[in-house]
Amino acid sequence: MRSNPIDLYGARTGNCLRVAIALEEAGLPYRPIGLNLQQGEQQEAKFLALNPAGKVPVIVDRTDNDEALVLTQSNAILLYVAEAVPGTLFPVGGARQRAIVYERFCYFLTDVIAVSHAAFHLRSDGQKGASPQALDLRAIKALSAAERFVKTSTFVAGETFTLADIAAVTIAFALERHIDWSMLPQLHRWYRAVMARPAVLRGLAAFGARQG
Ligand SMILES: N[C@@H](CCC(=O)N[C@@H](CS)C(=O)NCC(=O)O)C(=O)O
Repeated sequence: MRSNPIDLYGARTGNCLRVAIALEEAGLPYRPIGLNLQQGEQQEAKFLALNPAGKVPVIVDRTDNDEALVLTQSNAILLYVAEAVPGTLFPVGGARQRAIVYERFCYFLTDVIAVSHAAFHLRSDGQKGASPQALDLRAIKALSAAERFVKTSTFVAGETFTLADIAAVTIAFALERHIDWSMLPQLHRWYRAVMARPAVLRGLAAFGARQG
């Protein structure tokens, strides 16, 4: 039993927005607690007690009978939410359907999001030049290749909305202006439909990324 909302510490970043969208889609009550990363609030002692790495997102889940669960790592949190509310972020069905979701989820995490984050970090470290640009192009190319996932299905891993769509939509939102949508009619159809989901809009608005 959970009578308290989950505390979600976060900021307006893809890692945090994925978690907010997952909580919204799963219908779990939560309380977004925004941290100002530019002002270094993630390094304050109170927050470091929750996550010594000084990074968001972090959730604190106080279920009635157990000790509070403190979880860091956005994707571990997504899997936790998916398991906590069956039938919301995984397809109903067996291991085969679930395997496709894992495959696509990992595709967006490793081949698109991680590459885009690497470009972001190179830029923040002051490395302008070709390397961050090459990584950006690689991330955009990998995201564009997802056209094939939605050619014959409604969502990126089949006929139901899943974790894989959450991973895909946050990075598509971040790269929106750099994608040649005219070449990707099915991905564009998918993007518009996912961006119109009330839970996705509420999740994106949790830390002020978009008005809900
Ligand atoms: N692998 C971690 C990465 C967490 C992370 O890098 N968080 C960033 C925001 S997206 C952060 O807190 N940056 C502040 C800092 O490093 O000081 C996850 O997926 O949760």
